[in-house]
Amino acid sequence: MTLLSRRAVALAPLAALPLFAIRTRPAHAAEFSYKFANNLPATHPLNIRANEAARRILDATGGRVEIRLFPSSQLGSDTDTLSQLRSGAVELFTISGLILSTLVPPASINGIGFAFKDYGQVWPAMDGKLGGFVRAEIAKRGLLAFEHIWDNGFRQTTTSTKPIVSPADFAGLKLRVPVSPLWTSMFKALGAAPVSININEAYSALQTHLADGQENPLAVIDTVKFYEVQKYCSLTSHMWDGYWLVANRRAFDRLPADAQEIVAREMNRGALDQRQDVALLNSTLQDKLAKAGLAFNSVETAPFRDALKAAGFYSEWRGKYGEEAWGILEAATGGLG
Ligand code: X2X
Repeated sequence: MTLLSRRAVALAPLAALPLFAIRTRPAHAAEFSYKFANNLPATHPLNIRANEAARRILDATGGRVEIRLFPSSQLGSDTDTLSQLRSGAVELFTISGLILSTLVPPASINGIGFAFKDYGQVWPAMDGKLGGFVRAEIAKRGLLAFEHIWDNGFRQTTTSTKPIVSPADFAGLKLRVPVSPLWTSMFKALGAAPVSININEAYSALQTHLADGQENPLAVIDTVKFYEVQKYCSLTSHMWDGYWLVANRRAFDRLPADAQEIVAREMNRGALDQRQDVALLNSTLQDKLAKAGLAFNSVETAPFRDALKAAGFYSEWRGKYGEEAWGILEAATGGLG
């Protein structure tokens, strides 16, 4: 036998196999398998509803599109994950508009201190003109933001030292804030000493007193277990924060049109479901957290707003966002000083 014919014999059984049998991917594997990263524990409604949406997407696409959730900053801090999203290493990511503002500056606008009074103002604005404005800005930087923003919530302040009752209580407080210029600016204007730390390191920062306080919605205070390392919870409701679900544009464009539609539809539905869960939690968690040891106090917010005004906070940020954006915000919230 010549070398050639021996090789032909060796290859013959392979050649006889039907084509699908020599594919490297197992027959059940999805055609598109995308990673969805976020910074919240698996127990938070964002992950519960995103998981449900992922299951619906797998079903509705006949198994072609699989979305795998990576909760609790498993793929890295928010700052790292944003780079991975841009490079395409991660395809989907829910990120606070305020943190996204490190790439898309106008995306922090909903976080202006004491702008939104309640959800009755938040959702029409974020599903309407203000959200539309921010999504267009996100698109300019090459990312795709889905239509409905997911809820994080109105943020409350916890400390291990003393309750926050008046603005003077912030004086010198080492307050953990997420990594975003708006957060730092706002708490400096209130006299605190903000320390920028991603959420995946916030618990240990409080435990070791690198920071003595932090601020987050009750659903995060609960699921991240901040009550284990904090004593007081002051209901400052100082800003509303939400998570844009953003996709790497190239990854989204690779999906066939019908799959794109299914992903958008189911994720948007997930956001609407999740908003209801978070609203319910934020209005009912106080009892549970009090039993877990947090001492709650309510706060009169007008003096905080006045302190921000006196420090020039509103005029500074109005200048940064520009008149168009500021006008859209004030049309939704009323005048801001
Ligand atoms: O980092 C935080 O505090 C969090 C979880 O609320 C955000 O993602 C902004």
